[in-house]
Amino acid sequence: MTYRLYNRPGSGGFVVEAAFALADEPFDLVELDSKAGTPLAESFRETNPWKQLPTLILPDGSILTETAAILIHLAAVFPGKGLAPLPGTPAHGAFLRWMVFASVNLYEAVLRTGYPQRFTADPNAVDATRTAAVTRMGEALAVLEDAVDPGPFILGAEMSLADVYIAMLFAWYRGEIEAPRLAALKDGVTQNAIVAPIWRRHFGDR
Ligand SMILES: N[C@@H](CCC(=O)N[C@@H](CS)C(=O)NCC(=O)O)C(=O)O
Repeated sequence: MTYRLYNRPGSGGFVVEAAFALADEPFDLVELDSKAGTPLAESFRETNPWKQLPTLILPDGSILTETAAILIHLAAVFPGKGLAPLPGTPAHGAFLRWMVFASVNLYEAVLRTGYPQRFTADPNAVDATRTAAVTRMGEALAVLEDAVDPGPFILGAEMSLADVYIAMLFAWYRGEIEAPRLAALKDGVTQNAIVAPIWRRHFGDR
């Protein structure tokens, strides 16, 4: 059995598809019939009890969820493909740092903007919850903007999966931010010959 990725167009599974493409490794794609910004069908809970995408089934049948965990795992499974620095090196420490930072601060804020009603018990506070999430995401992006030094990528000259992940989350940001380094990082990702067609399929010219 090969890898099976559950995803839907325009969702975070884009970066997992990009990881397989960069590694030049095959996988089966299961595209769920579901619109971005809407909860997945209740039946999907059997596959992922947290009912989110991306969800990856490994060749041995085990289930892997959480985008950062999936990407870190694939980088370890496919070494030498330029997905991430070598484990144990300081660069790998930085890779882990920004992967986790992006997950807990950016991706989480995206969820609070998309599903604000989950994050407040006060029906009158839904808009304020969304607004606060956009603000918080902007603050996290500002930290990343400073961290892209010297660039053009988060770890320096070489693109890693952390950049593909950050570029996607940056593209999803709905607020205003002056972030020329992140813009250049995103350009580097979207202009990568392998990533570009996958990006276009999911996000068009965003
Ligand atoms: N913590 C998860 C978040 C994944 C996530 O929010 N996925 C969205 C699609 S981009 C989703 O499944 N949304 C449906 C829902 O939350 O009900 C991760 O890092 O993978």
